[in-house]
Amino acid sequence: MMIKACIFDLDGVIVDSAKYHFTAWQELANSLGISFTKEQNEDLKGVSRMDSLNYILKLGSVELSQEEKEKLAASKNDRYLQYVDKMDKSEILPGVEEFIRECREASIKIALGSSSKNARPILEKTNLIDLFEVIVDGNNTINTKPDPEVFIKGATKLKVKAEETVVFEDSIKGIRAANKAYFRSIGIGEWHTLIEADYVIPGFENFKLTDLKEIF
Ligand code: B16
Ligand code: MG
Repeated sequence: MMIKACIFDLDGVIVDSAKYHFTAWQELANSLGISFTKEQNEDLKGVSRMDSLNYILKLGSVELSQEEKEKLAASKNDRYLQYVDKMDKSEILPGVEEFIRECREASIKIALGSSSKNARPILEKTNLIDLFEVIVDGNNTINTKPDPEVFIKGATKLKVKAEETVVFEDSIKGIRAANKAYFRSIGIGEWHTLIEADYVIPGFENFKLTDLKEIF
């Protein structure tokens, strides 16, 4: 199989921003008297901001008006952006930049497929933005993962077919999104959580293009 493109998720694949999302959501949950654990946070990976808030409110059986929800979502985002503001190249997960550069040298097309509305500032802060030919994020999509919209848009813009494109994802919902639209999927994390992926790697450390070609 000829791999023509790779689409990368952002949070948990390129940078470890998932921990900042968690901290910011946990602070918000606790301020409402709702307990929110790391295990529950797994369910929020790849999920949009408002859907994440609704999930947390449901945990505490808290009902709020749309206006109040908008306010809370904005305050969570302000908190998250305080972390983003301090980001630099040291936040890039081991090996991923080298892998993307190796793909580019081999003329494999590169896109970002993230649910986040903060994807561009993060790529700028970490100095990675120039590596991406196409960026599809929470600002260009209506439906979030597990809907495959974000990846379909990425592949369409890159002018490649799903079956010749590999999606790298750390969330179950993201893997489901990729599989649903017939992309090749590689999970970043642990087999037991990402069992639905075509293949799972712990991260990009020591992962080379030759390894990808062996998988597909
Ligand atoms: P924002 P990804 C997702 O990004 C995160 O995994 C998820 O936890 C977050 O709620 C979502 O982005 C929205 O992020 O509030 O920054 O718009 O993993 O799809 O890159
Ligand atoms: Mg992610």
